[in-house]
Amino acid sequence: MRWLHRRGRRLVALATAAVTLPLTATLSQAAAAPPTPTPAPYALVPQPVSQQAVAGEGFALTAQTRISVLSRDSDAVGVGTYLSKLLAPATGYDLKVVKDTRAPKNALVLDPNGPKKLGAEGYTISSGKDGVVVKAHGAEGLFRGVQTLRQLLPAAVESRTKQSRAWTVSPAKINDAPRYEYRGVMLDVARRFFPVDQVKRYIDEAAAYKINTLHLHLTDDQGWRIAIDALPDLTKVGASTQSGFTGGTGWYYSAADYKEIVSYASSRFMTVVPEIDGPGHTMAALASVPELNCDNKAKPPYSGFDVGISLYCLEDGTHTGNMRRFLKTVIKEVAKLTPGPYIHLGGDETPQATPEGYASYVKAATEATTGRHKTVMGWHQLGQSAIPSGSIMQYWGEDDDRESIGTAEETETIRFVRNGVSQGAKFVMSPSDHAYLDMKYDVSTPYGLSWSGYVPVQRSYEWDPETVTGKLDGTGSIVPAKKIAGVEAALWADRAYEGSGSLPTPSTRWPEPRDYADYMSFPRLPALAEVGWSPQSARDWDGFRQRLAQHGQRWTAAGIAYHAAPGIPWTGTVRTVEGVHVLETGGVALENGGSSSDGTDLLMWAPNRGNNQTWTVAPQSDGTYTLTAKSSGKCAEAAGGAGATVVQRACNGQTGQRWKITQADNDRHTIASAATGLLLTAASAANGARATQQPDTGSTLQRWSID
Ligand code: TNX
Repeated sequence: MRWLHRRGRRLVALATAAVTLPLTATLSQAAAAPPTPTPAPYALVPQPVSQQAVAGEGFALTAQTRISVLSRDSDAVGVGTYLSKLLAPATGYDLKVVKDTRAPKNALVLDPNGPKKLGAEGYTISSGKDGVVVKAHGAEGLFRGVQTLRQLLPAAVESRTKQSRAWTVSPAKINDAPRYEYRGVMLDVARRFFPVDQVKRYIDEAAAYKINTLHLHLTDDQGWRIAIDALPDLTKVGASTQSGFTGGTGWYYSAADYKEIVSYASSRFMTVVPEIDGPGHTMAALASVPELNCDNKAKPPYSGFDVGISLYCLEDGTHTGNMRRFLKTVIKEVAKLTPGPYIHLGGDETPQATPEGYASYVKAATEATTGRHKTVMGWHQLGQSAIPSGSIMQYWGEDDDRESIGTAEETETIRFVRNGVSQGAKFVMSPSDHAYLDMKYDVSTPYGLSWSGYVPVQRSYEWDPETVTGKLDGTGSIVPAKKIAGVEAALWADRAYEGSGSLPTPSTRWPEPRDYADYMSFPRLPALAEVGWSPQSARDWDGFRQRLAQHGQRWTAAGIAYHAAPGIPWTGTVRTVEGVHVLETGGVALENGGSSSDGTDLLMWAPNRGNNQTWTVAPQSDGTYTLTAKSSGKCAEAAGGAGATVVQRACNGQTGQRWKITQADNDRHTIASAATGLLLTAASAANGARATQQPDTGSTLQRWSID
C-alpha cells in the first residue's frame, strides 16, 4: 500500500519543505443519551493472553475492604500501597494495606508467591463475589496485574475527585504475561522541555498500559537537558534553548531532578533509558564546549527546527580525543545516576560524517558505556560501525525500506540493520510509519510531522514486530524473531505547536508539553502497548477498536486530553452523519483520484485522509444527503443502473446526486441512491477498484463507516 503523503526522510530540508495543510473541521460529535451498548462488562487493553468469562456478581469494594499482601517484601507491600492510593481519590476510601500469611476472604489480595513460570511480569487474576486475588512471581508481576485490576473497575475510578457510586470489580479469570520484555516510550525532552511533574504524569499514563521503559531523549541540537557537574556550561548555555524558545535558565534536569524521575519510574516498575545523542544532533554540546568544534570556537545555541545540522569535530586526533574525554565525563555521570542497564548513544542522522569519523564516535561512546558496565543502545545507524555483541539497536525504518529488501538497491537502513544482526545486536522496533507518535494522525492533526505518512490509530496497531523488518508481504524478516527485545513508541517534539504545517509565527499556540503528549499518545500509545504486550494471535483491529472505545471514558475521568480519533466507536458520543467525513468499506476509502473533472469515476484507495478522500455529507430537505468531494467541490452521482459506476459531477440538487444513508449496525451504514435505490458498493477492496451501484447483497463492501 502506498501512502500518498509519504516522502523519504529529508534532512535540513525538512523545515522548509513542510507542506501547509488546511485544518479541516473536526468530526461533529454530539453528546447523546444512550451510549453504544458495550459487548463485555470490561474492556482490557492490552489484551491478556487468556481470559474466561465468569458468571455471577463481581466483588463490591467498600471503605472496609482490605488490601492484603501475602508477603513482607517491601516491593510487594509497595504495590499494595500504590493500589490503595490509586483507588483513594475516586472512591474516597482509604483502604488499609495489611501483610497476611494467608489470603482472607472479601479482600483485594496481592500474592507475590506465584509459580516461577509466570515470569517477572506475568500474573493471574481471579475475581468474583468473595474477593479478588492477583497472583504473580514477585512484585513487578503484581504491579502489571494491578493495572488490569484497575480496568475491571468502572471508568470513573480514574477520576481525581470523589464519585458517589458503587465500586464493583467485574468477575473474571485472567492469565497473562507479556510478549516482549522491552515495552518503551520515548519523550523528546530536548526539543521541548518537559518539567519533572509532567514527566511523572506521563509515566503514570504509560504505566497504566504496562509500558516498562521510559527512554529520555536528553540531548539534541536544541537543548542539553541533564546537568553534568564537571561541565556546567552544558546546562548554562546548552539548556538555554528549545525548538522555538531562547533565553531559558531552568530547562534541564539537575541530578536531583533526574533521580526523582528515575525513582518515580522505578516505583512504577519502569526503567529509565537516558539518551546522549551523537555524533550529530549535538549543537547544544557544540555551543557549550568549544573544543568539540574543529575551530575550537563555541557555536551559537540553536532554537530552530532543522535536523542534520551538527557534528562533533571528527577530523583529527586532537578533536576525536576531545570528544572521547567529553563522552567519558558525560557517560560516567549519567551512568552513575542511572540504575537501569542501558545508555542510548543516538547515532542517527549524521549526513556529514565520513565512515571513519562516525566509527570514531561509536568507538569512543561504546567504550565509555561498557567501561561503566552499561549495555549500549542506539538508533539503527549505529549498526554501520563495530558495536559490542548484545547491544540494542532501535529500528525506525518504514515501508519504503522494506520494499527494498532483496533488491539490488537495499536502503541504508536495511544494510545497517543487517550489519547489526551480524554483530549479535538485539532490536527494539520503532518503525516510524507505525510507532512514531509525532506523525500526524491525518490531515487535520494540529501538531506533528508526516514525513513517514500519516499514522492513524489503525496503523499504529496493525503491524507485527516479527515481520516489520521483512518484505511488505511479511516474508524475509532480516531480524530473527529471537533477536527482538521489544517495541517502543517515540514522541518526538520537533513540531509541538499548533499549525505545524508551517513554521511557527508569534501567534502560534504552543500547548503545554503534557497536552501535546496526551493528544499524540492517546489513543496510539495504548495501541502500541498492546503490540508489545499481547500475543499476535490475540490481536485484531476490530476487536481492539471496540475495547479502546471504552477507554476514552477512563481518560476523560483521569484528565487525559486525548484525541477522539476517527475509526473508534467512542462510548458516550454519537457521530452524526452530517459533516466532513471519510467513507470507508472493506479497508479502502472512497475517493475521486484527485480529479476535478465532471464524469470522473469514483474509486477506492487505501485510506490516507487526504482531501481526495474527504467528503462533506450534507442533509437535504427530503432526508437524503449529498456527498461533496473536498478536493473538487463536485457531488457523487449515480450514473445508470445496476453495475454502473458512480461519478462526480457539478452539484445540481437532482435525485441522481442524493443518497439515503441508513445505519446498518453499530458503526456501519448503507448508502443508497435516491434515484435507483441501489447501494453504493466497492467493486472490490483493491486500490483503484471502482465505486459502483448494486442491489443489497449484504456484502461488507456495501457497509460503510462514516468517520
Ligand atoms: C527523525 S528518527 C529523528 C528525529 C526527529 C524525528 C521527527 C530519528 C532517530 N531521528 O531527530 O525528531 O525524525 O519525526
